[in-house]
Amino acid sequence: MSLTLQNLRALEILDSRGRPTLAVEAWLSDGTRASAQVPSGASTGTHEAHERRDGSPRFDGKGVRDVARDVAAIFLPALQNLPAEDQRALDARLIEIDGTPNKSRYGANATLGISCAVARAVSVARREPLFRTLSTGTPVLPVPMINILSGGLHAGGNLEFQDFLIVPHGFSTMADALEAAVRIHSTAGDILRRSGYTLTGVADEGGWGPLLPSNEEALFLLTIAIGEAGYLPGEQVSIALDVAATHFYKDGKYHLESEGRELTSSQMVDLLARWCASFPVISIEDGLAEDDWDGWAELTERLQAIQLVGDDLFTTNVTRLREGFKRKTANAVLVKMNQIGTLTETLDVCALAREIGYSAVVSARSGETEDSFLADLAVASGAGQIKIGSITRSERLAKYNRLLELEAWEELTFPGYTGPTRASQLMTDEETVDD
Ligand code: 2PG
Ligand code: MG
Repeated sequence: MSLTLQNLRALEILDSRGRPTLAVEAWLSDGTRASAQVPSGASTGTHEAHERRDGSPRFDGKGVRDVARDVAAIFLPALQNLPAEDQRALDARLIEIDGTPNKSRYGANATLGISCAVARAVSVARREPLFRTLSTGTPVLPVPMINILSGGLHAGGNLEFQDFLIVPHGFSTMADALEAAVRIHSTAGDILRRSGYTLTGVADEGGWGPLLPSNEEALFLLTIAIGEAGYLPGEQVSIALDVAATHFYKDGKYHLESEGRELTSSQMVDLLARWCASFPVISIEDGLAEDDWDGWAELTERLQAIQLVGDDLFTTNVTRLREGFKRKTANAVLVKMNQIGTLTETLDVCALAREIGYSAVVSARSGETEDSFLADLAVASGAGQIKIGSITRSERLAKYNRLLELEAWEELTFPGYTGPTRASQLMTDEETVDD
Protein backbone atom coordinates (compact mmCIF):
# COMPACT_ATOMS: atom_id res chain seq x y z
CA MET A 1 0.00 0.00 0.00
CA SER A 2 1.33 3.43 -0.79
CA LEU A 3 2.59 5.57 2.06
CA THR A 4 1.05 8.93 2.90
CA LEU A 5 2.26 11.75 5.09
CA GLN A 6 0.27 11.92 8.32
CA ASN A 7 1.99 14.32 10.65
CA LEU A 8 4.82 16.83 10.89
CA ARG A 9 6.39 18.56 13.82
CA ALA A 10 9.48 20.73 14.15
CA LEU A 11 11.81 21.84 16.90
CA GLU A 12 14.46 24.49 17.37
CA ILE A 13 17.79 22.72 18.03
CA LEU A 14 21.42 23.94 18.01
CA ASP A 15 23.98 23.60 15.24
CA SER A 16 27.74 23.06 15.51
CA ARG A 17 28.32 26.77 16.19
CA GLY A 18 25.70 26.80 18.93
CA ARG A 19 23.22 28.68 16.76
CA PRO A 20 19.58 27.69 16.44
CA THR A 21 18.54 25.52 13.53
CA LEU A 22 15.57 23.31 12.74
CA ALA A 23 14.80 19.61 13.22
CA VAL A 24 11.69 18.22 11.53
CA GLU A 25 9.95 14.91 12.18
CA ALA A 26 7.63 13.27 9.66
CA TRP A 27 5.08 10.53 10.45
CA LEU A 28 3.79 8.24 7.74
CA SER A 29 0.59 6.25 7.37
CA ASP A 30 2.30 2.98 8.39
CA GLY A 31 3.37 4.51 11.70
CA THR A 32 6.98 5.23 10.66
CA ARG A 33 8.51 8.34 12.20
CA ALA A 34 11.84 9.85 11.14
CA SER A 35 13.54 13.19 11.43
CA ALA A 36 16.09 15.39 9.69
CA GLN A 37 18.16 18.37 10.80
CA VAL A 38 18.89 21.48 8.74
CA PRO A 39 22.41 22.94 8.20
CA SER A 40 23.28 26.65 8.16
CA GLY A 41 26.06 28.62 6.43
CA ALA A 42 28.17 31.62 7.50
CA SER A 43 29.73 32.67 4.21
CA THR A 44 26.37 32.78 2.47
CA GLY A 45 25.74 33.97 -1.08
CA THR A 46 23.27 36.76 -1.81
CA HIS A 47 21.35 34.54 -4.21
CA GLU A 48 20.69 31.72 -1.73
CA ALA A 49 17.16 30.79 -0.72
CA HIS A 50 16.05 32.56 2.44
CA GLU A 51 17.00 31.14 5.82
CA ARG A 52 14.20 32.39 8.02
CA ARG A 53 14.87 33.49 11.60
CA ASP A 54 12.52 34.86 14.26
CA GLY A 55 14.21 38.23 14.74
CA SER A 56 13.10 38.25 18.40
CA PRO A 57 15.54 38.95 21.26
CA ARG A 58 16.14 35.23 21.80
CA PHE A 59 19.54 34.18 20.37
CA ASP A 60 20.04 37.74 19.11
CA GLY A 61 17.30 37.32 16.56
CA LYS A 62 18.54 33.95 15.29
CA GLY A 63 15.86 31.77 16.92
CA VAL A 64 13.70 29.57 14.69
CA ARG A 65 10.69 28.88 16.91
CA ASP A 66 8.33 30.69 14.55
CA VAL A 67 9.70 28.62 11.68
CA ALA A 68 9.10 25.45 13.69
CA ARG A 69 5.57 26.56 14.57
CA ASP A 70 4.71 27.14 10.90
CA VAL A 71 5.81 23.63 9.94
CA ALA A 72 2.89 22.32 11.96
CA ALA A 73 0.52 25.26 11.50
CA ILE A 74 0.95 26.06 7.79
CA PHE A 75 2.63 23.14 6.03
CA LEU A 76 1.00 20.19 7.79
CA PRO A 77 -2.63 21.00 6.89
CA ALA A 78 -1.59 21.48 3.25
CA LEU A 79 0.46 18.27 3.06
CA GLN A 80 -1.51 15.81 5.21
CA ASN A 81 -2.54 12.64 3.36
CA LEU A 82 -0.35 13.40 0.34
CA PRO A 83 1.68 10.48 -1.07
CA ALA A 84 5.03 10.44 0.75
CA GLU A 85 6.94 8.54 -1.92
CA ASP A 86 6.55 11.10 -4.70
CA GLN A 87 9.32 13.44 -3.60
CA ARG A 88 9.01 15.66 -6.67
CA ALA A 89 5.30 16.27 -6.09
CA LEU A 90 5.85 16.85 -2.38
CA ASP A 91 8.63 19.36 -3.03
CA ALA A 92 6.55 21.12 -5.69
CA ARG A 93 3.82 21.51 -3.09
CA LEU A 94 6.33 22.96 -0.59
CA ILE A 95 7.44 25.52 -3.17
CA GLU A 96 3.83 26.36 -3.93
CA ILE A 97 2.86 26.82 -0.28
CA ASP A 98 5.72 29.25 0.24
CA GLY A 99 4.89 30.96 -3.03
CA THR A 100 7.96 33.22 -3.29
CA PRO A 101 10.94 32.80 -5.65
CA ASN A 102 13.47 32.37 -2.82
CA LYS A 103 11.28 30.84 -0.10
CA SER A 104 11.30 34.05 1.84
CA ARG A 105 7.81 33.60 3.26
CA TYR A 106 8.17 30.50 5.41
CA GLY A 107 11.89 29.89 4.93
CA ALA A 108 14.05 27.42 3.03
CA ASN A 109 15.02 25.96 6.42
CA ALA A 110 11.38 24.90 6.86
CA THR A 111 10.95 23.47 3.36
CA LEU A 112 14.28 21.62 3.45
CA GLY A 113 13.59 20.14 6.88
CA ILE A 114 10.25 18.77 5.67
CA SER A 115 11.66 17.56 2.36
CA CYS A 116 14.47 15.59 4.06
CA ALA A 117 12.39 14.27 6.95
CA VAL A 118 9.81 12.78 4.58
CA ALA A 119 12.51 11.19 2.39
CA ARG A 120 14.14 9.63 5.43
CA ALA A 121 10.79 8.37 6.75
CA VAL A 122 10.15 6.69 3.38
CA SER A 123 13.55 5.00 3.51
CA VAL A 124 12.85 3.74 7.04
CA ALA A 125 9.39 2.50 6.05
CA ARG A 126 10.85 0.67 3.06
CA ARG A 127 13.71 -0.69 5.20
CA GLU A 128 16.27 0.47 2.68
CA PRO A 129 19.32 2.70 3.08
CA LEU A 130 18.52 6.37 2.50
CA PHE A 131 20.74 6.65 -0.57
CA ARG A 132 18.59 4.05 -2.35
CA THR A 133 15.44 6.04 -1.66
CA LEU A 134 17.08 9.19 -3.00
CA SER A 135 18.91 7.58 -5.88
CA THR A 136 18.17 8.64 -9.42
CA GLY A 137 21.05 6.87 -11.18
CA THR A 138 24.09 4.82 -10.25
CA PRO A 139 25.13 5.47 -6.66
CA VAL A 140 28.88 6.02 -6.16
CA LEU A 141 31.06 6.92 -3.22
CA PRO A 142 32.32 10.48 -3.63
CA VAL A 143 35.96 11.54 -3.40
CA PRO A 144 36.18 13.83 -0.39
CA MET A 145 37.58 17.37 -0.39
CA ILE A 146 38.87 17.78 3.17
CA ASN A 147 39.57 21.02 4.98
CA ILE A 148 42.99 21.23 6.67
CA LEU A 149 43.52 24.99 7.10
CA SER A 150 40.73 27.52 7.55
CA GLY A 151 40.50 31.26 7.11
CA GLY A 152 37.88 33.89 6.36
CA LEU A 153 34.54 33.85 8.14
CA HIS A 154 35.21 30.35 9.50
CA ALA A 155 38.32 31.28 11.49
CA GLY A 156 37.84 34.80 12.75
CA GLY A 157 39.26 36.49 9.65
CA ASN A 158 42.89 35.35 10.21
CA LEU A 159 43.31 35.10 6.42
CA GLU A 160 41.03 36.09 3.57
CA PHE A 161 40.95 32.76 1.74
CA GLN A 162 38.45 30.49 3.46
CA ASP A 163 39.41 26.85 2.93
CA PHE A 164 42.70 25.13 2.12
CA LEU A 165 41.64 21.56 1.43
CA ILE A 166 43.16 18.31 0.30
CA VAL A 167 41.78 15.98 -2.35
CA PRO A 168 43.03 12.45 -1.63
CA HIS A 169 42.46 11.10 -5.15
CA GLY A 170 45.22 8.49 -5.30
CA PHE A 171 43.50 5.84 -3.19
CA SER A 172 41.25 2.97 -4.06
CA THR A 173 39.01 3.11 -0.99
CA MET A 174 37.30 5.79 1.08
CA ALA A 175 38.89 4.29 4.20
CA ASP A 176 42.42 4.78 2.81
CA ALA A 177 41.60 8.30 1.59
CA LEU A 178 40.39 9.23 5.08
CA GLU A 179 43.46 7.76 6.74
CA ALA A 180 45.60 10.01 4.54
CA ALA A 181 43.45 13.00 5.55
CA VAL A 182 43.90 12.23 9.26
CA ARG A 183 47.68 11.98 8.85
CA ILE A 184 47.89 15.20 6.88
CA HIS A 185 45.68 17.09 9.34
CA SER A 186 47.82 16.03 12.25
CA THR A 187 51.10 16.68 10.39
CA ALA A 188 49.87 20.16 9.47
CA GLY A 189 49.19 20.80 13.19
CA ASP A 190 52.75 19.69 14.06
CA ILE A 191 54.24 21.96 11.39
CA LEU A 192 52.19 24.95 12.56
CA ARG A 193 53.26 24.41 16.18
CA ARG A 194 56.88 23.95 15.18
CA SER A 195 56.77 27.14 13.10
CA GLY A 196 55.43 29.14 16.03
CA TYR A 197 52.08 30.03 14.44
CA THR A 198 49.34 30.63 16.98
CA LEU A 199 47.06 27.63 17.36
CA THR A 200 44.00 27.78 19.57
CA GLY A 201 41.92 24.74 18.71
CA VAL A 202 40.15 24.28 15.41
CA ALA A 203 37.99 26.52 13.23
CA ASP A 204 34.28 26.15 12.42
CA GLU A 205 34.80 23.17 10.11
CA GLY A 206 37.48 21.42 12.17
CA GLY A 207 40.52 22.62 10.22
CA TRP A 208 43.34 24.60 11.84
CA GLY A 209 42.81 28.36 11.88
CA PRO A 210 46.37 29.67 12.31
CA LEU A 211 47.56 33.27 12.18
CA LEU A 212 49.78 33.21 9.09
CA PRO A 213 51.65 36.07 7.41
CA SER A 214 49.92 35.52 4.05
CA ASN A 215 47.38 33.40 2.21
CA GLU A 216 50.18 31.88 0.16
CA GLU A 217 51.93 30.67 3.32
CA ALA A 218 48.90 28.44 3.96
CA LEU A 219 49.32 26.84 0.55
CA PHE A 220 53.01 26.37 1.13
CA LEU A 221 52.48 24.74 4.55
CA LEU A 222 49.75 22.48 3.21
CA THR A 223 51.99 21.23 0.39
CA ILE A 224 54.77 20.53 2.93
CA ALA A 225 52.29 18.73 5.21
CA ILE A 226 51.18 16.39 2.42
CA GLY A 227 54.81 15.39 1.75
CA GLU A 228 55.81 15.15 5.40
CA ALA A 229 52.82 12.91 6.10
CA GLY A 230 54.23 10.50 3.51
CA TYR A 231 52.17 11.23 0.40
CA LEU A 232 53.09 12.45 -3.05
CA PRO A 233 51.69 15.97 -3.56
CA GLY A 234 49.84 16.11 -6.86
CA GLU A 235 49.96 12.36 -7.44
CA GLN A 236 48.20 10.92 -4.42
CA VAL A 237 46.94 14.04 -2.75
CA SER A 238 46.24 17.42 -4.37
CA ILE A 239 45.00 20.73 -3.08
CA ALA A 240 41.63 22.41 -3.44
CA LEU A 241 40.87 25.99 -2.43
CA ASP A 242 37.66 27.66 -1.44
CA VAL A 243 38.62 31.30 -1.86
CA ALA A 244 35.09 32.48 -0.91
CA ALA A 245 36.06 35.70 -2.69
CA THR A 246 32.59 37.24 -2.37
CA HIS A 247 33.40 37.94 1.25
CA PHE A 248 36.41 40.18 0.65
CA TYR A 249 35.16 41.88 -2.51
CA LYS A 250 34.14 45.52 -2.13
CA ASP A 251 33.79 48.36 -4.60
CA GLY A 252 35.25 46.37 -7.48
CA LYS A 253 38.37 45.20 -5.60
CA TYR A 254 39.48 42.11 -3.73
CA HIS A 255 40.79 43.28 -0.35
CA LEU A 256 43.58 41.09 1.03
CA GLU A 257 43.80 42.97 4.31
CA SER A 258 46.11 40.47 6.01
CA GLU A 259 48.60 41.17 3.22
CA GLY A 260 47.89 44.91 2.99
CA ARG A 261 46.92 44.92 -0.69
CA GLU A 262 43.91 45.14 -3.00
CA LEU A 263 43.60 43.27 -6.28
CA THR A 264 41.49 43.72 -9.39
CA SER A 265 39.71 40.70 -10.87
CA SER A 266 42.52 40.24 -13.39
CA GLN A 267 45.15 40.42 -10.66
CA MET A 268 43.22 37.80 -8.68
CA VAL A 269 43.22 35.57 -11.76
CA ASP A 270 46.99 36.15 -12.10
CA LEU A 271 47.50 35.22 -8.47
CA LEU A 272 45.43 32.03 -8.76
CA ALA A 273 47.18 31.06 -12.01
CA ARG A 274 50.57 31.50 -10.38
CA TRP A 275 49.52 29.37 -7.42
CA CYS A 276 48.26 26.62 -9.73
CA ALA A 277 51.67 26.63 -11.42
CA SER A 278 53.59 26.52 -8.11
CA PHE A 279 51.45 24.24 -5.94
CA PRO A 280 49.48 21.04 -6.64
CA VAL A 281 46.14 22.86 -6.82
CA ILE A 282 43.46 21.04 -8.84
CA SER A 283 40.27 22.78 -7.77
CA ILE A 284 39.33 26.38 -6.95
CA GLU A 285 35.94 27.31 -5.56
CA ASP A 286 34.61 30.88 -5.68
CA GLY A 287 37.92 32.23 -6.94
CA LEU A 288 36.02 35.45 -7.65
CA ALA A 289 32.91 37.13 -6.24
CA GLU A 290 29.32 35.97 -6.78
CA ASP A 291 28.40 38.61 -9.39
CA ASP A 292 31.80 39.26 -10.95
CA TRP A 293 30.71 37.52 -14.17
CA ASP A 294 33.35 39.16 -16.36
CA GLY A 295 36.10 38.22 -13.93
CA TRP A 296 34.75 34.66 -13.81
CA ALA A 297 34.79 34.44 -17.61
CA GLU A 298 38.45 35.47 -17.61
CA LEU A 299 39.25 32.99 -14.83
CA THR A 300 37.54 30.18 -16.74
CA GLU A 301 39.33 31.06 -19.97
CA ARG A 302 42.74 31.21 -18.26
CA LEU A 303 42.53 28.15 -15.97
CA GLN A 304 40.80 25.65 -18.18
CA ALA A 305 42.57 22.63 -16.69
CA ILE A 306 41.52 23.44 -13.14
CA GLN A 307 38.17 22.49 -11.62
CA LEU A 308 36.50 25.89 -11.09
CA VAL A 309 33.61 25.49 -8.70
CA GLY A 310 30.78 27.98 -8.34
CA ASP A 311 29.34 28.17 -4.81
CA ASP A 312 28.12 31.72 -4.07
CA LEU A 313 28.14 32.09 -7.86
CA PHE A 314 25.50 29.41 -8.53
CA THR A 315 23.87 28.90 -5.09
CA THR A 316 22.56 25.47 -6.14
CA ASN A 317 20.16 27.17 -8.50
CA VAL A 318 19.47 25.79 -11.99
CA THR A 319 18.76 29.26 -13.38
CA ARG A 320 22.15 30.59 -12.28
CA LEU A 321 23.92 27.41 -13.38
CA ARG A 322 22.34 27.72 -16.85
CA GLU A 323 23.42 31.36 -16.96
CA GLY A 324 26.96 30.32 -16.03
CA PHE A 325 27.02 27.73 -18.79
CA LYS A 326 25.80 30.30 -21.31
CA ARG A 327 28.52 32.71 -20.26
CA LYS A 328 31.23 30.00 -20.29
CA THR A 329 31.75 30.49 -16.58
CA ALA A 330 33.20 27.89 -14.18
CA ASN A 331 33.16 24.17 -14.95
CA ALA A 332 31.77 22.79 -11.71
CA VAL A 333 29.03 23.52 -9.21
CA LEU A 334 28.90 23.27 -5.43
CA VAL A 335 25.67 21.65 -4.29
CA LYS A 336 24.24 22.68 -0.91
CA MET A 337 20.71 21.58 -0.07
CA ASN A 338 19.82 24.62 2.01
CA GLN A 339 20.92 27.08 -0.65
CA ILE A 340 17.81 26.06 -2.57
CA GLY A 341 15.53 24.46 0.01
CA THR A 342 14.21 21.13 -1.36
CA LEU A 343 15.71 17.76 -2.25
CA THR A 344 14.23 17.76 -5.74
CA GLU A 345 15.75 21.12 -6.65
CA THR A 346 19.09 19.97 -5.22
CA LEU A 347 19.11 16.81 -7.32
CA ASP A 348 17.97 18.79 -10.37
CA VAL A 349 21.15 20.87 -10.12
CA CYS A 350 23.23 17.67 -10.10
CA ALA A 351 21.33 16.43 -13.16
CA LEU A 352 21.83 19.72 -15.01
CA ALA A 353 25.55 19.70 -14.17
CA ARG A 354 25.82 16.23 -15.71
CA GLU A 355 23.94 17.38 -18.80
CA ILE A 356 26.17 20.42 -19.43
CA GLY A 357 29.41 18.62 -18.57
CA TYR A 358 30.12 20.38 -15.27
CA SER A 359 31.37 18.39 -12.29
CA ALA A 360 29.40 18.59 -9.04
CA VAL A 361 30.61 18.68 -5.43
CA VAL A 362 27.97 17.99 -2.80
CA SER A 363 28.74 20.15 0.22
CA ALA A 364 28.00 20.56 3.90
CA ARG A 365 27.67 24.00 5.53
CA SER A 366 29.95 25.55 8.11
CA GLY A 367 27.08 25.26 10.60
CA GLU A 368 26.16 21.56 10.68
CA THR A 369 24.43 19.01 12.87
CA GLU A 370 24.95 15.34 13.70
CA ASP A 371 22.65 14.40 10.81
CA SER A 372 24.45 12.27 8.20
CA PHE A 373 21.86 12.88 5.46
CA LEU A 374 24.43 14.57 3.23
CA ALA A 375 26.52 11.39 2.90
CA ASP A 376 23.58 9.47 1.44
CA LEU A 377 22.64 12.40 -0.76
CA ALA A 378 26.15 12.62 -2.21
CA VAL A 379 26.14 8.88 -2.95
CA ALA A 380 22.64 8.97 -4.44
CA SER A 381 23.35 11.98 -6.64
CA GLY A 382 26.27 10.24 -8.35
CA ALA A 383 28.11 13.59 -8.08
CA GLY A 384 31.42 11.88 -7.34
CA GLN A 385 32.75 14.54 -4.94
CA ILE A 386 31.84 15.67 -1.43
CA LYS A 387 33.01 18.53 0.81
CA ILE A 388 32.21 18.07 4.49
CA GLY A 389 34.92 20.06 6.28
CA SER A 390 37.75 18.53 8.28
CA ILE A 391 38.16 15.16 9.97
CA THR A 392 37.57 16.52 13.48
CA ARG A 393 34.25 17.59 15.11
CA SER A 394 31.42 15.10 15.22
CA GLU A 395 29.06 17.03 12.94
CA ARG A 396 31.67 16.32 10.21
CA LEU A 397 32.47 12.77 11.35
CA ALA A 398 28.79 11.80 11.26
CA LYS A 399 29.00 12.14 7.47
CA TYR A 400 32.46 10.58 6.99
CA ASN A 401 31.53 7.64 9.22
CA ARG A 402 28.32 7.14 7.26
CA LEU A 403 30.39 7.02 4.05
CA LEU A 404 32.61 4.37 5.69
CA GLU A 405 29.51 2.36 6.56
CA LEU A 406 28.24 2.63 3.01
CA GLU A 407 31.60 1.55 1.62
CA ALA A 408 31.82 -1.47 3.90
CA TRP A 409 28.22 -2.59 4.17
CA GLU A 410 26.66 -1.55 0.88
CA GLU A 411 29.72 -2.43 -1.19
CA LEU A 412 29.61 0.80 -3.14
CA THR A 413 32.46 1.62 -5.48
CA PHE A 414 34.94 4.45 -5.03
CA PRO A 415 35.59 5.31 -8.66
CA GLY A 416 37.98 8.22 -8.19
CA TYR A 417 38.21 11.95 -8.80
CA THR A 418 35.78 13.39 -11.35
CA GLY A 419 37.44 16.78 -11.98
CA PRO A 420 40.50 17.56 -14.11
CA THR A 421 43.63 15.97 -12.60
CA ARG A 422 47.09 17.36 -11.99
CA ALA A 423 48.49 15.48 -14.97
CA SER A 424 46.20 17.28 -17.42
CA GLN A 425 46.81 20.54 -15.61
CA LEU A 426 50.62 20.39 -15.85
CA MET A 427 50.36 20.54 -19.61
CA THR A 428 48.88 24.05 -19.44
CA ASP A 429 51.13 25.40 -16.71
CA GLU A 430 53.59 26.90 -19.13
CA GLU A 431 52.34 30.49 -18.89
CA THR A 432 54.30 32.82 -16.63
CA VAL A 433 52.30 35.26 -14.61
CA ASP A 434 52.81 37.90 -11.95
CA ASP A 435 50.45 38.82 -9.19
C1 2PG B 1 31.41 27.16 1.70
C2 2PG B 1 30.73 26.64 2.97
C3 2PG B 1 31.28 25.34 3.45
P1 2PG B 1 29.38 28.23 4.50
O1 2PG B 1 31.64 28.36 1.56
O2 2PG B 1 31.62 26.38 0.79
O3 2PG B 1 32.67 25.36 3.57
O4 2PG B 1 30.76 27.60 3.98
O5 2PG B 1 28.52 27.10 4.90
O6 2PG B 1 29.78 29.14 5.65
O7 2PG B 1 28.82 28.99 3.34
MG1 MG C 1 32.27 27.98 -0.63
